[in-house]
Amino acid sequence: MQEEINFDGIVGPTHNFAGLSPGNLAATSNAGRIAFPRAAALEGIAKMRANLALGLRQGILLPHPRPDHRWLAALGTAHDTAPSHLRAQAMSASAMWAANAATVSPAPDTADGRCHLSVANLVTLPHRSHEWPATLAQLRLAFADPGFAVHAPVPAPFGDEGAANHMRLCAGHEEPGVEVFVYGTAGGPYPVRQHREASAAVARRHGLDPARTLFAEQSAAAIAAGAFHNDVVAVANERVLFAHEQAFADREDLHAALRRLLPEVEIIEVPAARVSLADAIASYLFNAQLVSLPGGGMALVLPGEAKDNPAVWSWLEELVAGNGPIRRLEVVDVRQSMANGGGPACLRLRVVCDPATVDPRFLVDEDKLDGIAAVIAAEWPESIAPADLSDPQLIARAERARAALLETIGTVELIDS
Ligand code: SUG
Repeated sequence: MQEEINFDGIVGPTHNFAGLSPGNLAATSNAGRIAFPRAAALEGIAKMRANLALGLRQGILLPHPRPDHRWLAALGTAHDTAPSHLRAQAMSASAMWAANAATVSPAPDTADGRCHLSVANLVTLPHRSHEWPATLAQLRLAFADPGFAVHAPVPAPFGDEGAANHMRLCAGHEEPGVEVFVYGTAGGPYPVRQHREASAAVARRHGLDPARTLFAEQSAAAIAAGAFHNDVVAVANERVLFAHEQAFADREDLHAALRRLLPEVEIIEVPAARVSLADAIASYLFNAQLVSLPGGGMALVLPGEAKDNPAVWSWLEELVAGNGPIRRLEVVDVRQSMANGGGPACLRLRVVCDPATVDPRFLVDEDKLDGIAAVIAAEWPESIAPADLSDPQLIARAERARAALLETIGTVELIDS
C-alpha cells in the first residue's frame, strides 16, 4: 500500500541567521539577527503535531553534526582557527530543510519497481554543499529495505537541490505518475541552484519512463524575485498543480504536456494580478504542504505569514469557498525557519511508499514527539547571536544536545555522520 509520509527535518541546535544564501531574500535580510534554536525546533514539532492531527503519517530526519569538523579538516582548518565565513558555513543548521535532502521517485514510476531516492549535492552554496554525506548516511538507514534504492549525489558541477525542484502528479499514489523536474537557467544577480543536467541524471538513475518525465524551466522572473527553489512558487499533490502564473518560463507548454499525460490534472493558477510574485514570495503561499486528507479532499498547510498578507489570504478564502479540490486551510507557525527562507514545505521530504518498509525509528506519533520535545526543551540553546558561533561553550552544548536526541531516537550510530 503506497502512502505519503512527510519526513520533517528537526531544527538543529545551531540554528542561526548568518545570511548565507544569496537570492533567498528572507535569509539575507535577517542576517545578523539573534536566532532562537529551541523555539525554532519546537515550532517544527508543533507543525508535525498539526499534520498528525489531520490524520497524516509523519516521519523525521535528524540534525547533522555541527560544526562539521570533517568538512573543516578537509579544508585544512578547524573550528577555532577557521576564517569566520567557513566557521559560519560549518555551523549552519540548514539540513532542517528536508525538501532539499533528496529527490524521490516512488515505486510505481520506476523501471525496477523500487522507490528511488537521490541525495542532493547542494553544490551551489558552500554551507549546504557539505550536507550530503550525513543525509546519505541517514537515508541509507531509514530506507534500508530492498524496496528502496538510495543513490549518492549527482557529481559536481551540476547543481541539484532535491525535491524542492521536483513535482509528481498522479491519479492516485498507487498509479504511475508524471514527474516534473524544474530547473533554472538565469536569475539575474542570483545563482541558479538547480541545473537541468542534474535533473536529467536523477531521472535516468531512477529509471523513469522518458515519456512520462517533464523538464520545465523556472522563469527567470521568479528566481530574480527571490524564488530560489521551485517550491517557493509551485506545489503539486496527486492530480493537483497549484502554482503562480509566473512560476514557469513556458506555462502553456507545461500545462499542455500535463493535460496530455494526465487528463484528470487540475491546474490551479494564481494570477499575478491578484497576488504579485513579491507577495507570493514574502508570504510563502506556495511553500505550503498540499496534502490529501484521509476523509477526502485536500488541505493546504500554510505558514502564518500567508494569513498575515491580505492579498494572499483573500485569494485563499475564495479558493476554499469554491468547488475545487482544496477544501481546508491549516495555518502553522514556523517563523524561525521562515526567517531563513524555509516554509512548511521546505521542512519536509515527501516519500510515497509502504510505511511498513521504513525503519520505524524515523516515524513518529504523538508520544514520540513528546519525548523529542522534552530533549529539545532541556538541551537546545535558547538563543544564538552571530558572535556565539565561535564560542566553544555553545559548540559543546550543541554537540551534547544532538547526542541526547540521537540517544532518544535510538540512532547513536549516526553520531559522526
Ligand atoms: O537553501 N536557507 C535555505 C532555505 C531552504 C528552503 N528550502 C526550500 N525552498 N525547499 C536555503 O537558502 C539560510 C541559512 C543562513 O543564511 O544562515 C538557508 O540556507
